[in-house]
Amino acid sequence: MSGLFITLEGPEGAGKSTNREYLAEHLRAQGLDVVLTREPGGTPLAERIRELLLAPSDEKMDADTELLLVFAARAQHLAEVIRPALARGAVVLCDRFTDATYAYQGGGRGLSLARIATLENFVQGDLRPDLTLVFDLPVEIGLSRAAARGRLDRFEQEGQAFFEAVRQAYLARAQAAPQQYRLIDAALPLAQVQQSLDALLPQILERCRG
Ligand code: T5A
Repeated sequence: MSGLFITLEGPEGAGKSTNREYLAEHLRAQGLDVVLTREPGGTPLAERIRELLLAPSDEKMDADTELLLVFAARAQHLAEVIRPALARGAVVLCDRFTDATYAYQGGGRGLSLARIATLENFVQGDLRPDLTLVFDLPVEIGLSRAAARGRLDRFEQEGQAFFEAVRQAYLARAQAAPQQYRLIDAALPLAQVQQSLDALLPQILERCRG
């Protein structure tokens, strides 16, 4: 048995967590085994690495340190949660995965995409998401939604140019592989975003059963 690996991606405040719950509810209603998880994090050890990554600090984190921490957390998450869930045939809905590394460490920090690909192959082998939903919206809307929640994490303290680069990196990846990615206009009111997800549900269910 092999499950289905779906990732939700996009810039800050795009609605990934909100819509992950929405999708899970609909897939569970069809009797599917659904695992909800997130990156960085998803296991106790990986959540501790997440804290290191997100906590603002006086010591500037080197971009390579950041990249290696992200993949260290991912290795743990794959071993403990994602691979076992897929092996038993579950649908894994993961809030961010390696596309976020290409977008934030590649686009945002300007690290070499080839270096990221090397780590991707090392940590994941040939495992890639079956489907990636990219929630796209103008940077200022996402940041204002994130800011409305209160204290900003280390990434959210970056400037507009960083997040523009993140957004463009996501769009470039979605355009390069349309069979894997679905672009969702996340600037629309929530009810309309969820209508776009409703339209995707039949294809998702078909893949689950295929
Ligand atoms: N990171 C992560 C890397 O740098 N490299 C990596 O490889 C990985 C995996 C993780 C950080 O780590 C970085 C990227 C990130 O900066 P995070 O908490 O997972 O941080 O990511 P955030 O984007 O910060 O998560 P958010 O919770 O801010 O965004 P979500 O999940 O996209 O948004 P959500 O659902 O929480 O919604 C935010 C607010 O907007 C409202 C919601 O009610 C909520 O209040 N909202 C809407 N409002 C109006 N209209 C809509 N359509 C709305 N949808 C949601």
